[in-house]
Amino acid sequence: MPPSSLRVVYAFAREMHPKTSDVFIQYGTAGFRTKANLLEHVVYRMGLLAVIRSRVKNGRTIGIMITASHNLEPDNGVKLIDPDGEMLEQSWEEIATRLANVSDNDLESTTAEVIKQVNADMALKASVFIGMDTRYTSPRLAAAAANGVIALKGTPKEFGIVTTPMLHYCVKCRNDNTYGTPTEEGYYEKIVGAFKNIRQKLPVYGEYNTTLYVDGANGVGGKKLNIIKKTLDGELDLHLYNLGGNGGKLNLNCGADFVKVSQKPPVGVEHVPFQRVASLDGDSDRIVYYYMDDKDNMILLDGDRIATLLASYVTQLLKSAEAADLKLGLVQTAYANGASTRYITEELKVPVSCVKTGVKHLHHAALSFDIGVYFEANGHGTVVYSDKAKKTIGNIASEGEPEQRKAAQLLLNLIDMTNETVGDAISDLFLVETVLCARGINAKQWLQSYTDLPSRQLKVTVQDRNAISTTDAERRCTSPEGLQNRIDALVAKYKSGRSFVRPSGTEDVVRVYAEADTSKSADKLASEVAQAVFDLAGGVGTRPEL
Ligand code: G16
Repeated sequence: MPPSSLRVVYAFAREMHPKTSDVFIQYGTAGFRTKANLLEHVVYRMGLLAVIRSRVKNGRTIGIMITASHNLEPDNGVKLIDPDGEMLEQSWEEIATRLANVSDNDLESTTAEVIKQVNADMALKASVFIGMDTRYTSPRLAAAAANGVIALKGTPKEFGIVTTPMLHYCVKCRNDNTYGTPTEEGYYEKIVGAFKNIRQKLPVYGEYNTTLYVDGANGVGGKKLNIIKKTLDGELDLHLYNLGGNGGKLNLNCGADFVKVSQKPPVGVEHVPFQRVASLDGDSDRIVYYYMDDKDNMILLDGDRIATLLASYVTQLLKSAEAADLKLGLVQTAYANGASTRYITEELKVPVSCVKTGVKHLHHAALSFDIGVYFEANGHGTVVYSDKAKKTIGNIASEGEPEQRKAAQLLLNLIDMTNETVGDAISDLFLVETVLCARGINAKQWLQSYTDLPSRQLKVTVQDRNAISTTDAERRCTSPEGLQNRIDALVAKYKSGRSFVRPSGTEDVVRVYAEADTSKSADKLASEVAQAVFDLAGGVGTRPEL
């Protein structure tokens, strides 16, 4: 592409997607997120960037997902997906931020600079897959992304409304046809097909029953499960709630984030004592489970529980398959409940690493194991299997002794059922149901592996959340001065106390996490730390109450 044709980059921007706001925007935990009306120019520019990225990757397909995932309806967002279905390489986040913030007048020259900086061959073909969630602002933003792709002579392919993990999966398949077919139908075939396959080998027994209630967060995941439900032949009896009808608003008082953070059941779901419920988030990349007991208390089974359930089952199968040389490890963040980490290291005897929030960090760390299980406590996670693991398991499945073969074949089905590209609520749901069925256990028995320390999460609004800097996988803060000392002093007052603060990368807030031996103590510690943040980091609005 000759440099003169970059003129269209400016023309499209000025005529169709002008930058109308001077608010600085940053590529955060999962891309750009803010009020939808501030995003059109940003998404257009991400269309440009996706084309450049595709060319740097020799024409391999890049993904653009329009979603603000767990955020409420007025927000929206955009994130880029790399050729292997992973999040955009981190070194490009700074480039994305630069491109998003320049004026329209400087867009043409900045685009040229970026092309030069990353050494993109603009003569190559470029392919970009675009997907969106159910927000009413998403179609307009998806069109802006497509225009960005067209402006640099790339080829956009629109997938319409899909879950975020489906788009990650399609990008991966487009670039690696051994992984599956890059369509929504291909996704169902792979994930649901593997589930059906494995259920033929694992008859229902014990306390497990096939009824599962699902809170769809009024987002895209529930709608897709409604399609899947029609193809299930009794393997799972799905009762779907919060599918977006009856005035239900996306993620409002429902969905995985609401359930995890507020520790309350979602509205809109029928509750039967001890009936397990899976709660998805708005774009279906997170899942948590819960049930109500006979005293109407909600019992949460969060991402830590899912991680331990999957890790223990895979470990058990590896043992039966006698695949001793395959090393399994688990990756968590500072939000992981202390009791889960203790259970993993002391009981499961599985190595654990702790990294910064954001699946991109967890995914990366998980790749260092032969089999890496990674989950954030908020229910965002998956399992990744190395080529060595797949090969070893494949060999045992065809050449091992009968018992070894049986275990290895189950492992092969689990691998197929897993969306290895990113955390995926639908894939995770089928994985959890498989393990519960294989073990013949109900949700109450699942809970018995360890007892969570009571915890509390709060949000504090400050003038500039970047005033908070952290270190040690976000477990300690280095600025503002004095804040960590205050937190240390507060934590020391509580038995089993632990607390940390960090700036959110998806909302304009500082997040506070606290845990302690009782709920009262965890609540009090969280409030005290929130006050410290408010006082030392420039809190705005009302000071948090104790
Ligand atoms: C995104 C990220 C997650 C992260 C969450 C909250 O989730 O993908 O890894 O845990 O945001 O991030 P933060 O605390 O920085 O706001 P989602 O489901 O919103 O895409």
